[in-house]
Order: sequence, then structure tokens, then C-alpha cells
Amino acid sequence: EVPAAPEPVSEDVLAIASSIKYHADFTPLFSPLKFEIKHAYVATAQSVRDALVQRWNATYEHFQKTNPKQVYYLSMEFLQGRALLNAIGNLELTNSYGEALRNFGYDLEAVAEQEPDAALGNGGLGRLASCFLDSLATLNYPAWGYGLRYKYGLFHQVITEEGQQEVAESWLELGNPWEIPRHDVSYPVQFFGEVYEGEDGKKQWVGGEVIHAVAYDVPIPGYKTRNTISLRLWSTTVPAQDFDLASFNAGKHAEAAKAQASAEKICDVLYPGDGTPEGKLLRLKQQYTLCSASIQDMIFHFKLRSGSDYSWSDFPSKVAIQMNDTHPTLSVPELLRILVDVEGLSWEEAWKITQKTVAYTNHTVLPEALEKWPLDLMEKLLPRHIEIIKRIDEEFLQSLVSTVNKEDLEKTIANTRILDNVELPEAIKSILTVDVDDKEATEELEVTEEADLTGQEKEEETVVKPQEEEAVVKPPAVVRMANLCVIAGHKVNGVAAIHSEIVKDEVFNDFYKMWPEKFQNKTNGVTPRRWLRFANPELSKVITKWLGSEDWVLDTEQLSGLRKFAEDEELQRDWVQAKRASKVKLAAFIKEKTGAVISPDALFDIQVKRIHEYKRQLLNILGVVYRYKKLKELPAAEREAKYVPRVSMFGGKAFATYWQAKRIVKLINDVGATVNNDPEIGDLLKVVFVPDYNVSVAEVLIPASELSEHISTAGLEASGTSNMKFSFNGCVLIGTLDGANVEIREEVGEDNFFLFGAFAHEIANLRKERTEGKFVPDPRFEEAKDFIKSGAFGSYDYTPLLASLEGNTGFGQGDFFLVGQDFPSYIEAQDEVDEAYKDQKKWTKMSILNTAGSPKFSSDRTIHEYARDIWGIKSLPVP
Ligand code: DL6
Repeated sequence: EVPAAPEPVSEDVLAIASSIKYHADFTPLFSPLKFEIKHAYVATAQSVRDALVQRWNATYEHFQKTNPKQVYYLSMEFLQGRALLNAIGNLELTNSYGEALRNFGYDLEAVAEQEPDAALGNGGLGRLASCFLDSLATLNYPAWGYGLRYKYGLFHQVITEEGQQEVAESWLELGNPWEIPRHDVSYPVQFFGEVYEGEDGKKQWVGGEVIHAVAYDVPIPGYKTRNTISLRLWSTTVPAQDFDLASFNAGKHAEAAKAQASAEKICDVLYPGDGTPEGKLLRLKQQYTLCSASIQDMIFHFKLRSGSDYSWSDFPSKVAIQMNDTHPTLSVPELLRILVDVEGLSWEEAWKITQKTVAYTNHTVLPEALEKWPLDLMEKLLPRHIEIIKRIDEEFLQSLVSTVNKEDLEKTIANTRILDNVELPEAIKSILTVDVDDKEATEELEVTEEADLTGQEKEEETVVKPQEEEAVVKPPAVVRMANLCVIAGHKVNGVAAIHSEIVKDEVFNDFYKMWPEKFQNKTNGVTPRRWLRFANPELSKVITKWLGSEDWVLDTEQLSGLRKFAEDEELQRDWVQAKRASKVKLAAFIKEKTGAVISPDALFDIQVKRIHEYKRQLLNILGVVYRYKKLKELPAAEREAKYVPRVSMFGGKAFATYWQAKRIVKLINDVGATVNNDPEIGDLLKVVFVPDYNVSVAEVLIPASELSEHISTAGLEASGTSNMKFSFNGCVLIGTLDGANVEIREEVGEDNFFLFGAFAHEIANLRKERTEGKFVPDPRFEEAKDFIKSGAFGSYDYTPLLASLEGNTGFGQGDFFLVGQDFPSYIEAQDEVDEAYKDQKKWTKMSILNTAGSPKFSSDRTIHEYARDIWGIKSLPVP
């Protein structure tokens, strides 16, 4: 039986213990006769939720009453991770909960580990959205997050002999104590059907399929504040009357539930495969569901707060919509549709309101990852939206005619138009001197690769080299979502300084020349609560001791105060002790998850992120292979003199159909299997692949890290955010001058960052030289590849993977990501790492200076900048 609440130690503890007992007795999920740890978790979470709900209601009330401008952050991904320790940390109740649970015989940390991760995301973009929510709540900004409540998230990664296997993630199995189902908040979302012009001249969209989006609210508590905002996640269903009872009773059960199944599958998984027309349609339905339900909800709240005499012209002074990448682009035509067709505004008025309301964040420069939707598919699914998009496109073309020089017009149209491979209006055609159709067909010959809509490459066999075709097939008409975002948005931002420059100079250069004032940089950030204060309590204690207070958690600038103690022996002792405690914990975690035994005395070297060729996990593992070969060749004494013991750890998921990435996962695991069982090598080198990398795994890995790898081909990583988390936790980075690495290196000092590799501005020329056959591979690179080819790591056929590094050009060949180019400088930088690590005082100083140099990378700083420069919102603490 659940023990009685304990003797009061303090009022807080007693109240918490009684609340846990109450929920343990009454939660219907478990037998009250046993009080097992899962039961303890659910009861504890429910007791925390009670506290959150009060604050969440108070926040809503306060915002309703004061009616400030609010930001609505739309994102297909939110990588929330676990909520329990974060919530009680933000409520400053960690000790009280710890004590209350001890009285029931449980350890808080062990209880917290029962919680499955809310993994409604794929990578950095989704985790950034979650960090932003934490900062928005903490800084008391009036804000909402909007996303989808996926039943199975992305997937659970299992590593077998074959490599990565994907299994549906059952995160909702025990129910989700952190969500509040809002059956009172639901909106119809329409698909297909037809558009008519009514007698009043208004467009009417009728027929088709109508589903319902139902809200599930997740309260997001701020740190040391009452403000608790909402992450509103939509789930899809149909009303009861759409269940075909007659068919059901006639024994046609699947038929009867067809409408329901069609609605529910929209929220089954994040990024369903889009290799088939059905898959594409499902993704588009997902995006439209998010946009339509969220826009309807914003309009509902706008009207509710404004009272009966609202004026639509006030909408942009009450609502700011941020589109997290292009997935929520349909917000633009949806807002226009509602304003014009439902609310009766003129097109001109509605367009002005829309433009002042929406803004767009770009998160990638990979051209293949910029979303393009087939026009015919969109026309079928969203017939009214396509009319709207065509009108925006046409008006934009007209504006180009009047603003762009005639000689630049054709090129500008090709780069900026929303519709692509669609005939130009006659009026525009007649202005152009060149036959555009011919030109487009010629350009298409140059297209050699396509990738799917999340930026994951498609399997090789889907790519047809046009020169091998007999006739030129006319490329399909598409809608370029990013162009629509830039045209409609009042601001466009990149996510790190170098990335924002590339956005202006390359990706959207024609737009930048038209509207320079639209373009901004907002360097990403991460929340110091989750990623330092709560994930790394040992190091946090040391920081607080040396800075004299815990104020740094809200004011990260104070971390720079550690600089002056960086060589202090006592701080160094405290620092090393804290790091070691995290390393011991990680070693135990790895043993439990993988069976590998690693020494906490070795250098912990970590690369964790989505597996992608541009992120170059392949460069890392080739470096490990080279190191292993050298270790085998050297006499024992020399080995130890040259190399420090090192554990190379990897983690990350490969998209299910991204075969090259899956081969990289397999190679890492195969190298680990050989190296880790080589008695000659012992602790000098271990290679570990940590399966199913997610937020809670990151929370164990990052505090224990000493070296972390951010080694993308320069110019391709928009920002990275794990680099910031590592740096906050006193980890030294090895990296290229890419994404936020550039700013991290500036902040922590170049002596505290291991730099290697080609620079972004050199990449195009290096690729050109490669195609001209001028690249001469370094013999060390050849040695590493040959070692793999020799079968040293098993009999798996790595030919297709290694072939990507060979040749001069071609899809899947020609070393597009310049692994061979950067290999020698990478190996040399790694040698410098060994040298630096041998001098532990020096290393510890570098580690301290990383934490001291990381204040800029708090998402609080980023959010203040968005609030000031893009959203125009003000902090509004709940009294
Ligand atoms: O801005 C968050 C994050 C960046 O830190 C990464 O560098 C970038 O790769 C990632 N971008 C995406 C793009 N996905 N799409 N589309 O995930 O964003």
C-alpha cells in the first residue's frame, strides 16, 4: 500500500507528500496495493501538474485581461524531452520533492528516469523550439507554442547486427501527465473539395473531407516566475456523426471507421516517408492541419480579447506569427483565406495584415532541403489556397517588372518566383526577350540530385541522370515554400552570423537586394536551465560557489566571472571533481545501455547529432580508424607516449530511408565491435555508439564530455545548438569554421577551440578543383579507407559508402562533403587534442574558459532579440 504521508519536515514537503499520496491512491492506472516506481513517477508528475495548472490558468487570465501583443511560434517539431525535473527545478522545489519521495522510499532521480521522452522532433530545429518556450516563459513574454501531437513521434532507434532499425515510439503508453486534453477546443480542418464563386462574389470552398483538430495543452513553466505558457498540440479526429454506424452494423467495420482512420493517421508519426504520392499527401495534410487549426485559434483569441468592436487592422499589433522553417508556410494562405473569404476583408487589406503578422526563420542552406510541393498535389488537397498562392505569385511578378532592370528580370524571376516550372503570365512573357520555357528545360539538365522534404537524401536509385534519358521530361510544376515565406514575411532570419550572411549572399540574394531591411540574424541559443543547471548539478554547484550566487542561471553573462579563476588550483580541483562525477555516471549509463566498459580516466570525445553526410560522422570514424591502425603499428611504449586513452562516442538517428547515413551507423558499430575487443589496445581506444539518442540521453552525455565534435563541411551547418550545450558544460570543441562554431570560438578564445578544415568561402573552388581531377588525397586518408576495405571491421560491404569519397564528381561520388580534403587537418587537430589533454592543468583551464565564454549562447538572449527586433512583444509578469 502507498505509505502514509510522512511526518512534516517542512510545510512544503508535507504538502508535496500528501499530494503524491493523493494521486498515488486515486490514479486509476495502477493498483493502490503496490507502490512501484512507475506508479511513484505518475503520482509525482500529477502532483507537479497541479501546481503548474494553477499558474497556467493565472497566466492565461492575466494575458486575457491585459490583452498584450502575443507571439505564436509554429513548429512541426518540439523536442521537449522529459518534463519532471525541469518543472520542479523551475518551481524551485527540487529539494522538497526529493525529500518527500525519500519518505516513500524513492530517489527523485530514479523516479524521474521513468518518464519517457516527449520526442516530437527530429533534431536541432525541434529542440530549439523547446528551448525557446522555456525562455519565453522564464522571461514572462506572452507566447504560445503550436505543434502536432504525434502518437509515435519520430522513431525509437534500435541497433542490431544489421545496423539501425526503427521501431514506433510508444511514449503515450502510460498516458501523458503533462498534457491537458481540451475537448472544448477544437476546429474543423478541410481538405480537397471545390471552390465556387458565390453570388456575393465571395469564394466558397465546399465539399471534400473535414476532420477535427483537438487541442492538447502542455503547460510550460518559467524559471522562478509564476508565468506558465502553453504549448498547444493538435490531435486529429472526426466527430461521432462521421462514424458510419450503418456500415458498422452491416459488418463493414473498416469501412465504417474510414473517416476516423483517415483523420487519425495525420498525427501518427513525424515525417512519414514521402517517397510515395500518399506519403506526400499525408505530410501536406499534417502541415495544413497545424496551420489551419492554429490560425483559427489565434483569430478566436483575438476576437475574444478585443471584444465586439474589434478592428482587423489591429490584428498585427496583437498577433505575431513565427514560422519555424517552411513547414508552417501554409499559415500565409490560410490567414488570407479566412480574412478574405470568411471575414470579408478586401484582398489588399488582408495581404497587408498578413505581411505585418508573419515572419520566417530559415534553418538550412542545403538547396535540396528547401521545401517544394508539387502544384497538382496542392491543387487537389487545398484548391482555394492554390488560388491564393497564384495570386501572390502573380502580384509579385508584376512588382518585379516595375522594380527590376530588364536585363536581370529573367534571372530574378527564376530565383524568386513562388511557382516553378509554371508558365509565366502573357504580360510578363512579352517583356522577356528570351524564351523562358527553353531556358528552364536546359537548366533542368543540370539537376542531378533530389532530396526529400526534410533534407534527408533519397535513395540513389530514385535519381535519374538526365543525360542518360532519351527525351527531356518537363519538370513538374512546384510551389517553392521558402520563396512564399520570404515574400509574405516581414522578417526573415538566419540562425547564426555566418548562416545569415549566406542567406543574404547566396540562398535569398535576389530577395535581399530587393528588401535588405527584411533580413536579420538571430544566433540560436539553448536554455541554461535544462542544459546546465539541471543536467549538470555537480558543475552548477561549483559555478555557484565561485560566482557567489545562483543568479547566473538567469543572467548567464555572470559566467564570464569564472575567467579570472581559470588557473586557480582550488577551482580546478572542484571542476575536475565535478567533471569526473559526470564521467562516472556516463560510464555506468553506457555499460547499462550497450554493455561497453569504459574508463572514466579516458578522454571523453563525443559527437551526437542527426546522422548526415554533411555533419561528417564519417570523417570522425575514419579518424578513429586511422588512430586504431597507428596504435596497432606502434610499440606499446610509444603508443602511450603519443596517444591519450580516449573513448569516441557517437549518437544520432539516421532518417529511415537515408541509406548512406545508415551505413555510417553500421560502420561506427562495426569499428566499435573490433576495437573494443582488441586486448592489445585496452583502454587506449574505445568506440561507443549510444543507441536512441534523444534529449534525456544528451542530458547524461553532455555534462560528461571533454571534447565534442562539430565538424560539418564549412557553410553547411546553419548553426548547431549542441555545440552551445557542450561549451556551457565546460567541453572543448573541435570543429570547422561553420554555423555557431564561429561565434563560440570568438567568445571562448581561439586557444580554447581546436580548429581545422577548409573555410566556407573556399568550398566552391575546392569542389571545382576536385571535378577537374586536381585533388590529391593524403596518404593517411587512403590508409584509413584501405584498412576498412581490408575487412578489419567485418565483412559488411562498405563499397557504396567508401565510393562516396572516391572519384571526381557525380551523385553519391566525388566526395561532395570534402571528407578527404579536411582529413589531414582533422588528424593533426586531433593530435593537438592529445597533447593538450596530457597537460591536465591546461586542459582544465580550457574547459573553464569554455563555460566562461558561453553566456551569449543562452536562449534568453536569443528570445530577447526576437521579441525586440521581430515580434514587438513586451515582458508581462503575472502578478
Ligand atoms: O536552428 C536550429 C537547427 C540548426 O542548429 C542546425 O544547424 C540546422 O541543421 C537545423 N535545421 C534543420 C532543417 N530542417 N529542415 N527543414 O533541422 O536547425
